[in-house]
Amino acid sequence: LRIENGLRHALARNEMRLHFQPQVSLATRRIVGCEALLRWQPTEGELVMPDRFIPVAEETGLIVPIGHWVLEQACRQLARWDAEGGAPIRMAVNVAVPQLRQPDFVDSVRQALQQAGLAPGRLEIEVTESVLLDKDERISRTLEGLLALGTKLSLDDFGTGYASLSYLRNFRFDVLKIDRSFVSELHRNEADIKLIRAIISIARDLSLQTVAEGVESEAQLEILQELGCNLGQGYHFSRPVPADQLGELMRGER
Ligand code: G
Ligand code: G
Ligand code: MN
Ligand code: NA
Repeated sequence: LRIENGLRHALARNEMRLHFQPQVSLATRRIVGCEALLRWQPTEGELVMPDRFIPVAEETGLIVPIGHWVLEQACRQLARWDAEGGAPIRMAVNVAVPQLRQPDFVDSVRQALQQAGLAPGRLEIEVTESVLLDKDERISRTLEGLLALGTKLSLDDFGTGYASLSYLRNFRFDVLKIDRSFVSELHRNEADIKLIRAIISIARDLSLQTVAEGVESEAQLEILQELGCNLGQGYHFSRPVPADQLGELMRGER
């Protein structure tokens, strides 16, 4: 209840922040995208991580205005990096089921992109497997609307949920994110190598780009590259950092 009350005023009190974690091409080792990750710093109190407040935000519906803020801020930041002369990277934003149920969600995404002057293809909407199991037609309508708008669609935490692989055919995803539980033991676990090889093979058949999450070492990175994984995200490259720090990392590449 304390979290719920605080969360109600968090936007008005300017307590929300976005951090950004780079996604790196395993072939070129360059930053080609990033994921926006929400942080809550209450005026009084310590930093709260999303695992603690996102579930509350989803239950109370507060995720709708908060998610809208995230989309606007993420698009604005991407436009800022563009203006600094950086390479046109992609921005991935996590979106929760209650947002996808809003009939005006696609409009709000379109608006955020327009305000920032961004092509829709620069934005990647990340959803989890739970979305695939949800029978609510409003959700499939939203996903189709996003496709029509031209944003990318990404399936997060792949392999951890209960969705059958066949669900992957129902929506045209662009990106498949391999959950970090498959990556963490990769360098010493033959079974994980086989699993990732199979996931990448399916992704190729369906023309999906693959992103490995939780890459923490050069050894993991090299195996993933051999297996044909496209992108990596994880502490080996960078933790989620404030916008200025990611800007700095990108300038270092030029
Ligand atoms: O850094 P990490 O603790 O940031 O994030 C934990 C989880 O919280 C992420 O895996 C993601 O699913 C969720 N999360 C982070 N930011 C957002 C956001 O802006 N919206 C939603 N819906 N979930 C988020
Ligand atoms: O949306 P999602 O659950 O995928 O968000 C990614 C989560 O994983 C965030 O909480 C982020 O802080 C965390 N994360 C990112 N890279 C690493 C990593 O290399 N190792 C670990 N343990 N966690 C990571
Ligand atoms: Mn994610
Ligand atoms: Na994930």
